[in-house]
Parts: sequence; C-alpha cells; structure tokens
Amino acid sequence: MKLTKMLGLALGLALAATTAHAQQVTLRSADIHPDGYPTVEAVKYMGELLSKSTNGRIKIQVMNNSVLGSEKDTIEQTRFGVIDMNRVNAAPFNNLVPQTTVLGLPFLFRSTEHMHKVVDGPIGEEILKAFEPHGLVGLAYYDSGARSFYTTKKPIQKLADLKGMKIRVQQSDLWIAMMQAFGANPTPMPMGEVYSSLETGVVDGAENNWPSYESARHYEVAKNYTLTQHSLNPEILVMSKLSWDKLSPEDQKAVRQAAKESTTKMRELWAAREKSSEAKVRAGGSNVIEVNKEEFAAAMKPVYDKFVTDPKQKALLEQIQAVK
Ligand code: BDP
Repeated sequence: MKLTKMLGLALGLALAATTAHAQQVTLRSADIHPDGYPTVEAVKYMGELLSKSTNGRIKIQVMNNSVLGSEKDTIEQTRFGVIDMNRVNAAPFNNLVPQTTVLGLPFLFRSTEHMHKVVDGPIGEEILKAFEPHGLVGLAYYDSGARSFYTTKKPIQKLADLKGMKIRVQQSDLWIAMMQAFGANPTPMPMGEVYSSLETGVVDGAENNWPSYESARHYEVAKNYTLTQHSLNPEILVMSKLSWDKLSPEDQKAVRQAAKESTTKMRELWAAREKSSEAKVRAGGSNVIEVNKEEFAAAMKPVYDKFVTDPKQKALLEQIQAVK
C-alpha cells in the first residue's frame, strides 16, 4: 500500500472513531437533593431537551440524593472529570472561584427579580466565565429563594438572640464570616450532616430556603423558622472542562442551549415548590417568626469590608446595586 493511501486509511479510521465516540454520550450529573426537588427535575428536563436536540446522542443521567458524595467532594470530582456535570449552590464554590462570592453577600439582592436581572446579564456571564481556569464550565444559574435561620430550641426574634448560637453554615469563608457578623458561632459542614447535628445538639440551628428546610426534614427537628431572608445566593450548574472539551463545538452549543432553557423550567418549578414547602412546614407545626430585617442587615458591614476589598470588586458591587 502506498504511504498516502495508508495515511488516508488511518485518518479515515481515526475520524470514524471520533464520530462513533461523539455519537453516544451520557453525562453524569451530581446533586445532593432528592427526586422531585426543583434542581434535580430541572437537570432531568435539560437532559430531555439535549437528547431531543442531538437526536438521542447526548443524554444526562442525574445522580442525585448525594450518591456521589457531598457538594465539596463532587466539585473536586467534577474538576477531574470523574463527574461530568454538577448542580451546587454558589457557596461551596466561593473559595475555589472567588468571583462567585459576591452573589451570596447578605442582603445584596432586593428581590428575586433583581437577582434574575443580574445573573441573566453581563455580570452573570462574567462570573460563569470565571470557572474555566478551575477546570469547570459555568452553564446556568438556578433559583434558590431566600435563606432564613431555623433553630431547635431558642427562637430567633432579634439579632441579639443569635449571640453565641452554634449555627451550621456551608463550607465557605464568606458564610463563616457572615455568621460571625451575626454574632453566631459558625459550624461549617456538608448538608448531609445537618439533620443529625440538629437532632443531637451539635448545632443549635442552621439556615436555608423553604424547600431545603422541608425536603431535608430539618423542620422536624428545628421548629423555629425566622424569616431573616439574609441571602438570595443562587444555585450554579457547571460542567467538567475535561468532559466539555470532548464535545464538538456544535454539541457544546446544544449543551449551553439546553442549560439555558432549563432555567425557565427551573424558575417555574421553584416558585411552586417554595409555596408547597412553606405550606407543608407550617402544617407540620413550624413556628414562623417575622423579624426586623433592617436590624440584621445593619450588622453586615464587616462582611462587606472583608470580601469587597479591591477596586474591581467594589465596582462589581456597585454595578449589581445599580441594576434596576
Ligand atoms: C440548598 C442548596 C444546596 C446546598 C444546601 C446547603 O440547594 O446546594 O448544599 O442548601 O445548605 O439550598 O448545603
């Protein structure tokens, strides 16, 4: 065989191999939440869209219920390509991708609408791009509502009640500093350990949105839910850069498109779940407490001083605040 013919044959085989490879892909996506939780259902929906747009070539397998580990662990596995996709709250990304920190700042967003405008616009885009140097591709933001405190024994009725209380926080320096500014004693731990920690008194309380408070059954052991609504930190859907790089540019486009469309679905699912979770915990006997949020917000200056330091961050914060 002539060399050129041999080369042609080899090239042909190689191409066939890549096409065959590109033909069937199942992306494994991690989530700590159970079936039916909006984030889980939104990624499943994204999988349906993606399967449709690629004629069944690319599928998503959602591996939820923490089967792949805690959020911190799955973030590492996603960076190393062991997991292809991951839906995690912005907080556990804070230390790895500092640009995400701004999203969780206490009392930053005036409303869900304000948060949507920020993440849907150029600021949101810029923060998603910041994942790439860390082995991750930012795909979409999902709603996570407002986070509020809940406690097992002493109800929080005013800021001073938090003094010295052991409060579980997500594994993020921002969240540790925030709890300190509230006067509490922060105890960082993965979500999966919170129920038993509340039950056994390792912590006096935690904080989360209505759906997580309900679905993780924390309301069974921490009956006082205080509506501080201190942060509207969104969820973020990412893909492993290693998995991403294996896709053709067209398939990457299809993934982005499906992720984007799933956001709309997520917002509908979220709005409904917030209501049903709230109704469920109220019916379950939770003591829901209204507070003067201004008093809590006024204590947050040290958090802003610590995390918004350089001129770039200050400018970003001002841009966010200026979004109408
Ligand atoms: C929930 C988020 C989840 C976080 C959890 C937590 O959906 O990603 O892990 O809070 O507090 O609202 O750890």
